[in-house]
Amino acid sequence: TLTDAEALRERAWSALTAARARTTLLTTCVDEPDLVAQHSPLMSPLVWDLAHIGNQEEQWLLRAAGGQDPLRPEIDSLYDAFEHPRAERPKLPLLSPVEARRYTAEVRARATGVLETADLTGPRLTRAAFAFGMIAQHEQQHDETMLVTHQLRSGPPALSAPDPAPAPPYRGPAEVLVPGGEFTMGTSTEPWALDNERPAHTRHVPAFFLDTTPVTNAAYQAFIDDGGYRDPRWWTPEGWAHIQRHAITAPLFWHREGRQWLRRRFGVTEPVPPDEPVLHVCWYEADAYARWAGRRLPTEAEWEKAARHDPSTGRSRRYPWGDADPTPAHANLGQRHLRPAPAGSHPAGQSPLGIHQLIGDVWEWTASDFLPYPGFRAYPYREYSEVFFGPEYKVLRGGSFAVDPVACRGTFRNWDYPVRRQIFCGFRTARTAEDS
Ligand code: AVJ
Ligand code: FE
Repeated sequence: TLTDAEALRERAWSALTAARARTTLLTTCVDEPDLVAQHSPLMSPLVWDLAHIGNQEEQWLLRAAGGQDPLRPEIDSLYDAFEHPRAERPKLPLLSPVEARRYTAEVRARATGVLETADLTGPRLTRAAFAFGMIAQHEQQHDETMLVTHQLRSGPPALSAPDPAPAPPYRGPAEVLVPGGEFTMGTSTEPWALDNERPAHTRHVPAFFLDTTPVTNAAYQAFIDDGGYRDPRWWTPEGWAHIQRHAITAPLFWHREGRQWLRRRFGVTEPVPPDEPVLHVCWYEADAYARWAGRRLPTEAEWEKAARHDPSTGRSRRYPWGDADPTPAHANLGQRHLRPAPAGSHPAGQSPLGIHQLIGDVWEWTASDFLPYPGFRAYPYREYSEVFFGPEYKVLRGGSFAVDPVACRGTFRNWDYPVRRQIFCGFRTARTAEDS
């Protein structure tokens, strides 16, 4: 109907505009040499992300949705993430910062035209609605990636944001029982859910206990102080080999001065805040901590059941607090702050069982490999999810302070290698209930 088309135009326009404001901030707060430099072999130069954002928008909104001829077909391969691994990207003949800005702005002007004039009726509405949502999410995902690059960059601070409100020490229970039984995992109705979140399907999840907050720096420091990094009992063989080979003894960006742990955060060094969720640990470290604590990482299905299942109705909801879009009271999202909020923050965002901070703050490692749901269909391209399915990648859930709400929901799935820790990742732990 006309109103559906109008609603889509509004929603898509505001999601695209919000993403571009974020992209602009992240690519204007440093000077040109910093945009073209590679701050870590793990990351692209910021100017690559900028033009890649424009190039994906050109492919999906101008060419696919708008039926337009290519604007700059000759640059497609430069910005194809599969053709060039990140480490090689600085050597490519990339668009300069000025050219990249001009290109992305030109694409956006035309995409706005497509949104205003496209025939958004029938099946076209559904397809176009998805394309605009996918591209807004894509830009916000790269905005998170660019924030990771900023965190890896050395030199004086370029970004700042107010800290989250201080929270009183969390005094609730450390864990809660999630009763066993079936729940609906994934979605077939959320319009901007990506292919890997689909379709909705039933899962039986036996009873388990889950931490009510993410694991804090203080708790993680107890693992370090107890010699956790020197005791192979806590580690998988791969994890143990990895920390030996790379001499890993603490989370990334931490260092010790005397008895004090310090961490570098966006160019500023500060004492490690005890009540904050731990950040920048790889899957192997999260898994080892959990074993040391006599626990384990939750599976992806356990995480999603804790985040979405409403025990009073049996229904799966969009978020732990219900179906309403996130507000700042619910969750720390969207780079409003450049750090996670203390454990126990955002009581308005807790789940019906009293589990805090499932959405926002830190991406949470799960025990699960990244696999398709039963009935999965790649859409709109195999390279979004399908080519990554398999045991090499572990799933992360819940989103971090750096993720925009448009790319974060109870069904959203992120994935990465178990060695990665430059991303904004932490975890919480679980244990199986004896009588499950
Ligand atoms: C879902 C975060 C793993 O950054 O590789 C960006 C998102 N896909 N461009 C990634 C993505 C294509 C993806 N992750
Ligand atoms: Fe991309």
